Amino acid sequence: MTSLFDPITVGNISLSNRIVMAPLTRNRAIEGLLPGPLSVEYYRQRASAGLIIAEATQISAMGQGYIDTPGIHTQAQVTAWRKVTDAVHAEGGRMVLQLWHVGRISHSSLLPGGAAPVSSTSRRPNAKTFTRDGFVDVSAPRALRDDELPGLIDDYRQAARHAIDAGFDGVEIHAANNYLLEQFLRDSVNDRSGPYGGSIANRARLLAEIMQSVSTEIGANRTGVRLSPMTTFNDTPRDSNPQALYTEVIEQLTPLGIAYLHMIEGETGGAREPEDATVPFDYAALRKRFSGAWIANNGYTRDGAIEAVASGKADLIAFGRPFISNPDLVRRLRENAPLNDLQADKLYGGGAEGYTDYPTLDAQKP
Ligand code: 8OZ
Repeated sequence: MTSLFDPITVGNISLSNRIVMAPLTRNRAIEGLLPGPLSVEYYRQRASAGLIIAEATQISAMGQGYIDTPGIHTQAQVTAWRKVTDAVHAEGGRMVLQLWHVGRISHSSLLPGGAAPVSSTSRRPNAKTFTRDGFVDVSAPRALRDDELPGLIDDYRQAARHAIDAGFDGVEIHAANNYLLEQFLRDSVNDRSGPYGGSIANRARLLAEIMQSVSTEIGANRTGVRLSPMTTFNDTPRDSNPQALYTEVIEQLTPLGIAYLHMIEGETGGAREPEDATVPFDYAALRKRFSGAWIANNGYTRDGAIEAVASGKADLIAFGRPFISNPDLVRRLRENAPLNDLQADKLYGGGAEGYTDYPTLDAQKP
């Protein structure tokens, strides 16, 4: 039986175990939207994860939606990320970068020249974001024209190249949680006509073209994707037929031979089987159609993770919040040791507190 603690090769990345650190927004980027010395230490402490997926990182200045999130579109950002990947590699870890564009989940005060956020639509969601002035309603977006999409695709390609230049082992395209790419996928948001709107195949097109472009640039065996078919995170309704939509997404991605698919099951950070869902989502049916590694995520316990890998339901399990409060989560899971409590008020922004000061088991021994 396969164990959560067994090694695995994902694409061309060899991992020492199947425990993944999920991407986690922490809003601690320093001047220039760079990961600073504290971030180097934070990721270094967590390098025993089989794979670290670094926090969502904007591909362009227009891709930012919250204060103090890092980017990967300037040379200074590439240089700063290199310090992070060097530290993780020195500890024997592996690390990919999550490439992010928030689309309409943004505020003009965060964007170049006070620009309007861009999306598949010009309709504003009810969502809020965090700016210098605290929690505010997101700004009304501008619908991207079709002739702007090649430039957007190229921003993803360039960001992927920058990630490799910064020493990452690969990239994960963030197509989850109702940010830009999911704003194209879902018919609850995408109200376009033309090649990127209407049919399921058209709505899936932008993601497929980005995955193709990134795969050509850095290799499909270093490229993954994150999806969240059932989440309503960011105040966004589900698609009218999630099963059909995400089946098509997988049909379009499978021929590319990408390294992995990272699936958020249910509501991001909430119920794995949302009670308001009229039809339960069949993740296993999707998995059967996908040839790469399958990472499952969202609220897994130690027992649930061990069982999911042993039964073959998933190849790897990603943990989010447990990795924030337990730098040595892999060891704690292996030894069935107790976990530290999460300081929930220290998640977003601030300094070392609630970031790099969670103790390891060794530090806790009397
Ligand atoms: C929490 C706060 C801000 C951003 C996501 C990148 O949900 C995020 C995020 C989460 O994917």
